[in-house]
Amino acid sequence: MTLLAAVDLGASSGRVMAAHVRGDRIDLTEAARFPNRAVPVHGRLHWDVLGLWSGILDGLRALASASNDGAAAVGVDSWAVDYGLIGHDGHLLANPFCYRDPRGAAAKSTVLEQISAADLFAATGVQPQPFNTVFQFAAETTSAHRALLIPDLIGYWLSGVPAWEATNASTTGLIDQGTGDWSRALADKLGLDLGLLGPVTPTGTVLGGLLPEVAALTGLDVSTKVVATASHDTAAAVAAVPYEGERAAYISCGTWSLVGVERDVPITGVEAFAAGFTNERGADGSIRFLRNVAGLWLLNESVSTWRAEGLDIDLAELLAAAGRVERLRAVVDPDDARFADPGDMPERIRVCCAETGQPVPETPAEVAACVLDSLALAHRRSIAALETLTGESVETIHVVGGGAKNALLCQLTADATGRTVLAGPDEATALGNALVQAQALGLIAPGPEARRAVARASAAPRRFEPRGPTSPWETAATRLPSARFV
Ligand code: LRH
Repeated sequence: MTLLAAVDLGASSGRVMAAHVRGDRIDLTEAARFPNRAVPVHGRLHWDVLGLWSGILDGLRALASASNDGAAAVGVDSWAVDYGLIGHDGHLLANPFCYRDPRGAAAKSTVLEQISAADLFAATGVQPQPFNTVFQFAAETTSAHRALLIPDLIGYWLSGVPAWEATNASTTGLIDQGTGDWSRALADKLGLDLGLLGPVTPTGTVLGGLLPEVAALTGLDVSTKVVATASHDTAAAVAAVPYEGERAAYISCGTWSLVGVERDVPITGVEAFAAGFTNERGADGSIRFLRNVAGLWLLNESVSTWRAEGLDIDLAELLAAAGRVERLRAVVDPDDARFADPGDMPERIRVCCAETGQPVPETPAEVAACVLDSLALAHRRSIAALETLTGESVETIHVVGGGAKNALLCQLTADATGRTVLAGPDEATALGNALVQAQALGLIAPGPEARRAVARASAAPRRFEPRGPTSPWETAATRLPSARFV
């Protein structure tokens, strides 16, 4: 048995997972979990990255004290696109911005005066979204030495070695989709300083051992290797999809729902651009062709709003009650820009339903039912678009990540799409993180197949079959004519 530490940072919490590699399977246990949230301050939205760092140190300490031999390696993944700036003295210059900060949208408008969105998509394969690193860079005013994406920043603090891991680098909108390297042509056109970025680091690179300071703080040994795992959380989750056959799509479901397939080559035509798809890199250099659907964010923000109002919300009870609400009573487009910012989601949902002439959800159960029906409908739209754009039919859908624990959402996704849903692993991100580390250490054979065999052995998916015809979903979709593709 070999112990690995998988540090997995999400928009609402971070975890340090102990991954026990036992030959053909990996068992995960949670060493520590700590909250995360974007912090509003003086009109800006930041991440408390030092709070996350202390949570990671505490988690590694807990992991070390529970094991006899320490960990062989540690790898970090997180949400995409955001970064910390490092000064010439090697230290963090400021709190990283959260991708929901408004500066991205403003910079996007300015950038699009210099290059069209369609041309940006054609050059990078990445759907131009306000939060992409390219737009955040365009909004930067400080002069820094380095910019490190969040997992690379943590990897740097762990090992002292700066890296620009490939899966996460691919989300920036700064990579040339043909070469897989930073696009000098794009940076020159936009006047961006590529000097902030170093060479793209291949996924699975061993960066080095733990810094003595970190070893002393955590009780781990300096021989613990720091691995640049698939550091984009979605890439890590997709690396752990336990495909059973061909013609399968995945939905990596958490704060976002990332709906896509894996391919050998990107799709960068105008149809893919218009349908809101993006091309990101997978753990083996594959292409994750996917669409970002605003996922459980709407529900999480609703729950935060209710709790702030003093309501005692138990998530399991809320979902059970949402399951009893009449289906498709009211639906919204989760990708409507009005839902992107933190805030009173139930009120925004009510306004949206009223505007579209639908019954207004009043109780938490009705709001939750509306969100989950709407998400299932958005999953349906994305799967249909995937089939059209790839020319290949989808027979089964693997729902992985935290959303795989939400049985109601999995069932509704099966109902809305008319496809079998295989749910799990819900710890796909941490599992994928650990699988890539295990391959980097030679504990598992290289390549996607060996990894997926271990993923299959590690967690058996739960099956959801459609309960009826999809026609009510087709009809409900017509209530949202402004949804980008119906
Ligand atoms: C999911 C995710 C997604 C990105 C978004 C910013 O956590 O990494 O893949 O598009 O965050």
